[in-house]
Amino acid sequence: MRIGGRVFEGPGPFLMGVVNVTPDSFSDGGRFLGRDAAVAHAERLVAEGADLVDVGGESTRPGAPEVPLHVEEQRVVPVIERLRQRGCKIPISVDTRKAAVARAALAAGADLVNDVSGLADPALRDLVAERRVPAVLMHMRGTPADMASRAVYADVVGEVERELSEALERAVRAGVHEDRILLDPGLGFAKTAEQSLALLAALPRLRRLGRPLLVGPSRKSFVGKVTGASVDERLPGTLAAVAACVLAGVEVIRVHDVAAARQAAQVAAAIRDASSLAGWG
Ligand code: PMM
Repeated sequence: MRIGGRVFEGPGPFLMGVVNVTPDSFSDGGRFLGRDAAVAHAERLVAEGADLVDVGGESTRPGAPEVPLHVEEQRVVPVIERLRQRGCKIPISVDTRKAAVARAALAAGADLVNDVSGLADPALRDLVAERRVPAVLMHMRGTPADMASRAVYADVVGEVERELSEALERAVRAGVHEDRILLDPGLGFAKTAEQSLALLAALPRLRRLGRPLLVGPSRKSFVGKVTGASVDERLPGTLAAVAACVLAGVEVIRVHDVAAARQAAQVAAAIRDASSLAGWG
């Protein structure tokens, strides 16, 4: 798949570094709210080896209220513009559910749309189709404001697989080229910790959807539930999940701590690649 002039082929894994320009994200809210702080943070992630950076201006933590369009746009567009002016060479993704924000971000130099609602908005589907840009379709139910109450499944893996497949079909019907779509099970979005863990365990099954997978385990509540660690202390647990993603063949992993994740991913990938030599068939 080509993203912003770069070719992403093979199993990777590729790392997407998170740049939240928000006052209230669960993991790093308020840390990079100003344009210059966000740009400096993004450049640090690039130096640490990020393959893409994901710039978001709306918190999607459980219970978060929707951010007005103009506020979200004012947060992300100047950061993307500035990164491009300063010669950022890697693809930039915009994390948004809104067509107007995505349009402004693409005009400012973004290459990919990362939508936690799986292109639920027809206007965003049309934009992605028309602009021929790649998109991440993530699984969620409801909105961040009400998703916690919607984490009810008889068979979480089967239902997420079916709903992702429906989102993929919807996007393709709107004219989005299937080859430009990545799918994401949406850890923590309308999922309890146990359901997120079940999805991580079932990643090989989600590969049946036939599209590259992107997974965002970084600092999520399932790490806290298993270990008791607070958000700031979840890096070691996050790295265990990064390794699980790599061994399951996930192509792109969305993380806050790129340098640490890079090392974990490299070792997990080396183990994955050595399995054919290990004599287990
Ligand atoms: N998680 C968050 C935000 N955006 N996008 C995708 N595709 N997948 C995710 O898992 C995901 C996302 C929430 O995490 P943050 O607030 O720390 O960025």
